[in-house]
Amino acid sequence: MITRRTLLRGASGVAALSSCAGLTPLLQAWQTGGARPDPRLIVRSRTPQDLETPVSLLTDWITPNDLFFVRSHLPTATVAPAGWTLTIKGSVERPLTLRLEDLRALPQTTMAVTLECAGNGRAFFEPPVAGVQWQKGAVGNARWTGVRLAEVLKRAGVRTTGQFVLLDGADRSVGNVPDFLRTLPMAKAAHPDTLLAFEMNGAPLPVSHGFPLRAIVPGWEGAYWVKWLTTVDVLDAQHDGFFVQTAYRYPTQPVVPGAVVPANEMEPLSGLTVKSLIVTPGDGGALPAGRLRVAGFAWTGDGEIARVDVSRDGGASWQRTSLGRERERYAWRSFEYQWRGIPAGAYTVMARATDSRGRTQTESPQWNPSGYLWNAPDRVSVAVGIPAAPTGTTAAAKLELPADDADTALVRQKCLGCHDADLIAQQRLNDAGWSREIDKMTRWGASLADDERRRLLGYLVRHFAPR
Ligand SMILES: Nc1nc2c(c(=O)[nH]1)N[C@H]1C(S)=C(S)[C@@H](COP(=O)(O)O)O[C@H]1N2
Ligand SMILES: [Mo]
Repeated sequence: MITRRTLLRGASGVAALSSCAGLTPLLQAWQTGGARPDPRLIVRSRTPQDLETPVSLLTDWITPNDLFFVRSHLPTATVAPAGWTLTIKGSVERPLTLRLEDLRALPQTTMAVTLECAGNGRAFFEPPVAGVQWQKGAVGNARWTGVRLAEVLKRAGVRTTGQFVLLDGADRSVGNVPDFLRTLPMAKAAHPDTLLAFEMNGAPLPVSHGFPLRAIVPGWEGAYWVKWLTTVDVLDAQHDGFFVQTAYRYPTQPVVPGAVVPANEMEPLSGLTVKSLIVTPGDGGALPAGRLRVAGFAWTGDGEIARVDVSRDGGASWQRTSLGRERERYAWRSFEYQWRGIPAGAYTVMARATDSRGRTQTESPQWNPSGYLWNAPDRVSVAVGIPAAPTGTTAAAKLELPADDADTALVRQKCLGCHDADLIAQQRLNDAGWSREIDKMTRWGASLADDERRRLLGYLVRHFAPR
């Protein structure tokens, strides 16, 4: 029988072998835990599993579990509930080991909270940046049920020296790829709204969303919401792992687009920014003459949505929308506006949210090396009373490696032991950008002779340079 461990060993070993054919289907069957993702989701990457929700499906205030975007850095962990426990350790008086039923016996809380990946909208940055090329749908809103992390920490008795809470999930890395470990500063960990959730919209957490337990960190970007939780480790000092020290960092000062920013000029991300999403009309749609109804959602990382304005003339004039009845502190708010009797024509519809802290959406969000926190006013094109015009958005290219290139075999051999080709083919980087990615992958276990590195870089720049 193939256990997860032997399969993982096989997976990491394969990067060094001459062929990985045959591994990929096996890796996929295992990583999805047998459950097929909803075919309506946009596949950004099969392994690790990165699925985006098409905007047209984000019609409801609550995003259904099947349609909720998925972002995972490593192969999905499939956890058997019987053997699973949560360990609370580190700078605590009483280390604890809790089973799911122990957690369920604690006082429970349910909250609707919007979850957004910090990289949502990364695809819109110019010049392009490395990473999963999310457009608009790495966001959703769900009702999460669980217990307060503060309650669990109180039972363990945090020592006065405890500064950070390290969260570790059951997902394990392939090769030398760093493990996904994240820390919360103590104030956020001990905040009464930070939860350990076992239910999503009234059902047990789906495997892709962290079964059996994940963190809910209201207002903060998705990477803090660790899935498949197994360990809560109270630390006296900040952790030194890649996903704490290097990833999820943002320049302390505005930088020139395309710049390489030194590590000491970056700081950790935490709160989300203010943002809106137009769901209706759909981009490139056509409507009968007369009316134009605009509706969607707006959210912010801190405070609440104060107003959402919409424009149908590309931002020259704005109308204030009415906000929806459903209103919870950390959940997105729906907005709606309707024009009547407008002339037939082509319109550029925009939405711009403002929060209670006075923050609003600006035309060019600050470029940053990892493409986080994109929040330009949302914009769609719509034809009213005339045939739909081509939107200029080209159909998504097929995310495959070109078959007619002599170096494709090398790329397969060196790269596809840890991830699928789609992860490469969606990115558009220049020579320096691809070079940095190759360096990272070399640190993470890809072994490349000088000449192989040269060929790999040439190949990536040849096929996947900025358009
Ligand atoms: N264990 C683990 N937790 C994780 C991740 C991961 O790769 N591993 N990805 C994080 C990121 S970057 C995001 S945006 C959210 C996405 O949650 P979802 O897949 O339920 O939408 O999960 C977070 N939790
Ligand atoms: Mo994320």
